Amino acid sequence: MLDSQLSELESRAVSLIDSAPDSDALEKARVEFLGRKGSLATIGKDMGKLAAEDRGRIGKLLNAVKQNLEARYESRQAAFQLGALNSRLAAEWLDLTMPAPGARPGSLHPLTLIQRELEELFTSLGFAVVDGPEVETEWYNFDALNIPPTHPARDAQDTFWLSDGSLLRTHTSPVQVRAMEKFGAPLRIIAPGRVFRNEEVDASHEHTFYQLEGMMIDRDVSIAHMLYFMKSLLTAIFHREATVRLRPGFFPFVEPGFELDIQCLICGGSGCPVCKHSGWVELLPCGLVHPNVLRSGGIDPDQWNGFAFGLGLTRLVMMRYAIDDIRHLAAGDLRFLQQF
Ligand code: FA5
Repeated sequence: MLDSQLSELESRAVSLIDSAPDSDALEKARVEFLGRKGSLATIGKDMGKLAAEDRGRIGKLLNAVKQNLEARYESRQAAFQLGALNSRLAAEWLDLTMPAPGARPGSLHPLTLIQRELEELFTSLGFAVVDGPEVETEWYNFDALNIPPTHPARDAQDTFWLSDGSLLRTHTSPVQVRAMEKFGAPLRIIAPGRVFRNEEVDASHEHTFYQLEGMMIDRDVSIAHMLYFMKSLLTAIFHREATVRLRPGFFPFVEPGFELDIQCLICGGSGCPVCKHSGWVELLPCGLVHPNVLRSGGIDPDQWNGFAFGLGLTRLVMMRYAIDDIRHLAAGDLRFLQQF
């Protein structure tokens, strides 16, 4: 009786295990027949009720059925695992021999490019490139440049004062005095650098921008010398004659003083936010060095004279690359920077 029950159970289990469509169905069949509360376990528990002469035979039969089902279950389970692994490998296939996507090399900032071009030009003309501190004393930024405390020119450059009485330099002109003290006369220097003004920001004004100071001291330096160097500067940058105008300009540290403006290259002179709709951009103030400034630097104005200029380097970069808003330069937008 139990023999036929067992063999019927075996053939039902074999067909369920062998035809299980997926590992869930296979697991269900395992629980039903081989599980702790499954059919085979139930029969095993009832073995004690059998007559002693049947017990050995049925026990053997039960073991054989169990071994058969377990072997079939394991081989099906292994097949499902292999299938799952194969489909995962197919989906996550990686070709390690493929070249990596190209890494984009960085590029120099347009300010650096123009600064380097100017340094190359001026060193070829016998000028040294010098540096000065961004945190300056009132003496170097104002007094030594013939701008006494009550002078209205101090108001023209809105200053960031520091709590210890020093300041963020408002222009690169203090380097004139530092260079005179250090090197004496004759002297040919340029001093590119960052300057700071407490100003409202717009398309052509930043609170932090770059200037490039130039100074030449020798015997009998004239305005013609100054114009020669400034023209060389503009030709080197624009590779053609840029339209400029020279007009009188007042700076306490030069006498006479001039403003050199460039016709706005963003709008071609017709007027835009960069030139404040005037058609001209202030670029290169300059003049012959005031005798008081020579004295501040320890140079005898009866023996020597010279010229100085304070190029608006950031503005020059804007004109050279037709950048229509100064704020692009410090915004850190890669789409802008990658164009240079
Ligand atoms: C000066 O700073 C003088 N030290 C220049 C000078 C040097 C004159 C030597 C004579 C002899 P000014 O304040 O005009 O001058 O500034 C010089 C240039 O810096 C301007 O022509 C302009 O091109 C640029 N500039 C001034 N303010 C800003 C600003 N907020 N943002 C960007 N560029 C500016």
